[in-house]
Amino acid sequence: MERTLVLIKPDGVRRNIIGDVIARIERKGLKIVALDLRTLDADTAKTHYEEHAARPFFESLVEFITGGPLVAMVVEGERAVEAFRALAGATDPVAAAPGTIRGDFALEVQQNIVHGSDSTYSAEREIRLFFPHLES
Ligand code: DAT
Ligand code: MG
Repeated sequence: MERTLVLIKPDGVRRNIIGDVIARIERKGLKIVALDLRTLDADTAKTHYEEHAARPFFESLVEFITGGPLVAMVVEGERAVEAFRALAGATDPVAAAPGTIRGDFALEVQQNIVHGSDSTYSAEREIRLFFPHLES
């Protein structure tokens, strides 16, 4: 079994689509094994997105992700990393296929509703950052 970190970002919470996103995860057959509504502090946000630290959008991204409550989840299942990325759709929501979360709900690249770890390595790091006490 594989695990991935999923975030429903502040835009998703603001738009009241937590239930829709969770329904899609569960309908797929993935299992939620941890879940928490919280507002990130800037340090955690910067650590989470550290791979993007040099990008021009980094500061704006950190401001956005800390700008309101988000839902953090650990999602488990067969090839969970890839399975959730497929549900989420492409990073740019205009390019994301209809039927995906981003394809159905978003228009702007920064406000693309969800985050999903991009590899099992990232997933381990991100799960440790968000849920340091979670048992494996
Ligand atoms: P993903 O979230 O699909 O893994 P990513 O890791 O490349 O995408 O980027 C992280 C987030 O940063 C992404 O969800 C939205 C934001 N982002 C990416 N590219 C951007 C850009 N060109 N302008 C503004 N925000 C961007
Ligand atoms: Mg990414």
